[in-house]
Amino acid sequence: SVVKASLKNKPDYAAPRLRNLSVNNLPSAVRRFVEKSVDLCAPADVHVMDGSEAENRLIVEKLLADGTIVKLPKYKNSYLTRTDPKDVARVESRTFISTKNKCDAIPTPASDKIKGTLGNWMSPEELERVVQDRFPKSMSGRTMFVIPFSMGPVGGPMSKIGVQLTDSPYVAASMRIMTRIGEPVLDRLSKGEDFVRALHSVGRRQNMLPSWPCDPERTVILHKPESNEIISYGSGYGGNSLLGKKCFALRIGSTIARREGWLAEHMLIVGITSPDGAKRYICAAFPSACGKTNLAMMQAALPGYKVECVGDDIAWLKYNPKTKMLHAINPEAGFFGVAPGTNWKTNPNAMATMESNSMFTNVGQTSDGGVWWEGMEPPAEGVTITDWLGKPYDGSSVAAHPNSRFTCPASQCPIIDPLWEAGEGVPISAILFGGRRPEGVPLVYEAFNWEHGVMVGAGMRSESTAAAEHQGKQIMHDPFAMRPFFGYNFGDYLAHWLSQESRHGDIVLPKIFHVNWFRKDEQGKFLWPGFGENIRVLDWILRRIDGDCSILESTPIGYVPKENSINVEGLSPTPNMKELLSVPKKFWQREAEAIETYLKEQVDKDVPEPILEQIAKLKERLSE
Ligand code: GTP
Ligand code: SPV
Ligand code: MN
Repeated sequence: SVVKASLKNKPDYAAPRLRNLSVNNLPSAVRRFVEKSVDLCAPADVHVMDGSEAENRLIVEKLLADGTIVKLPKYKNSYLTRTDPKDVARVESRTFISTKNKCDAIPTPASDKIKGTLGNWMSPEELERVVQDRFPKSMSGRTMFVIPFSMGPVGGPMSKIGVQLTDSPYVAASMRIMTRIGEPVLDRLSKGEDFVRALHSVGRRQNMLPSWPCDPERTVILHKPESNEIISYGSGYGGNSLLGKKCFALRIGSTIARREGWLAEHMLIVGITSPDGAKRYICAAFPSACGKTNLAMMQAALPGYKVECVGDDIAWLKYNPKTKMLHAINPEAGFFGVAPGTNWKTNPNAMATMESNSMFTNVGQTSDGGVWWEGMEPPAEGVTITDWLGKPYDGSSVAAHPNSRFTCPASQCPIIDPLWEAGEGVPISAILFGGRRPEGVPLVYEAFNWEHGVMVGAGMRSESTAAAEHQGKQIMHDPFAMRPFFGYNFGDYLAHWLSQESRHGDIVLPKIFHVNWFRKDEQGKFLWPGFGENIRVLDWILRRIDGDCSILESTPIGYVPKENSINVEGLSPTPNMKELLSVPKKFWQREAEAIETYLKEQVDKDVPEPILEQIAKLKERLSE
């Protein structure tokens, strides 16, 4: 084609000053993917990323020249970006799974009157139309970056490779923080290793901000699990554009995991050493903006406890025949964390992680060259703030967008776990589910067994947050914190979870718990102090893992801590533990009804029988 011919004569973006990585030298499968996409998107230039420092400096220079980022002189090698105000979060309504058969991608609701809420499906033909409507010449005038990336340590037994093509230098720079990119991955690709194809363009529209091109009205995030492809158009923001994250590691990842017998989950991974020296790893699935990053990096408030971070958002879990346990890796290499609420008291480890080499998105900027957001320590005397829209901040509105984020390398976390890059992952002793529940849901309870625990995950609900486009603070169903991230039919997903018990006869499954840091009193104040004090709940959980039966009480919903078995020593004011641990019967009867109705309406015949049995048993216990 004309484009290809012109590319042949044109040096790659900055390539002569770097290494000799050209499209022509790419492994043939990668090259075919690039050439096909070049024909479609018609970029002015192609740059194959090697992941080097020198290359990163060039990308940063370009971003500065475009006005996409500004330097933050208060920190080393750190920058602030302000997005188009219409491009500030994931867009769930425009996220699709495309399969031949609809029922492979999403469950069929019980009647046509019920709108499905467990993902959106698109036919392969419609997908082709959508692509042809948006991608032709979408990159014209821009450089296409070719990003070879690995989810998980390069070459690790649980790791997977992807190649993302993008016309956004912001995305290229962010992918370098969030994943492992460049030459080591190219080496794997040249050995013929299979890869996920991920195409991304920020697109074009009338009156675009030159600093943040995007096409919010036509944004689509498409997944083809049958061919391991991701196609994303119109947004440069987070989960919409950093395709290794939600698109690959969760949506495509969950379909690969199902085929191969493992689990891809929206979970943090954390190691906890108790005062007696025993170390345990746990995973926790909370919906977006419900506390994963904070728990993963917690500064334990109880003396003698040490918490170390493996990952803050995504876990890939696989049975390990040596330990007979589920082992987890964090497929990411960086954190894309919620800024508001983060400060030196709530999450000092996150604050320390982002002191250098970080990208901040949609936060406030201080006149002394730093950042500021709601909940952060007040800036010094005389320092003024510019808000995320670039206007002077006077306190009448917010300085930072509620979904504003920091992007920083995980390796900079002061409490990063020594095994965080272990290829075979870390053994998992417990899985926590949780969410924002202002009412009725106790601080912690334990599932009776695996099947019951899977039902607890299926029944998860939480207040909606700014991480997606939902309005207001409605309590939404969010099974396994995965509602926006399932790559296949949720009914099949439940069956896959249940099968972990029988799949490996000798498996030692993690215990399952549900936690809620967000219960409120009548004045609307949180009953539990949260953050570093959550170690008090983890302490109870660890004692349960050790098999201490003297600290629990059986309730219809599961085992709840016996009175006084959670250590609240030194907490002032003393939290109302009676209220925090109460299991109000009326509330739970309604809750059980709501979960059953949701699953029957939304998943209908695809709900596995054991889950319905567990709900029936719960209702029975509640009626006694
Ligand atoms: P995603 O990155 O969107 O998946 O979010 P996340 O689950 O990692 O949530 P994160 O830890 O970033 O917390 C989101 C918000 O909840 C922040 O504003 C935190 O300050 C707040 N938060 C986290 N943990 C607690 C807690 O224990 N108690 C209270 N009250 N707030 C918390
Ligand atoms: C989430 O929303 O769960 C996130 C942020 O972790 S994003 O990467 O935008 O999905
Ligand atoms: Mn998340």
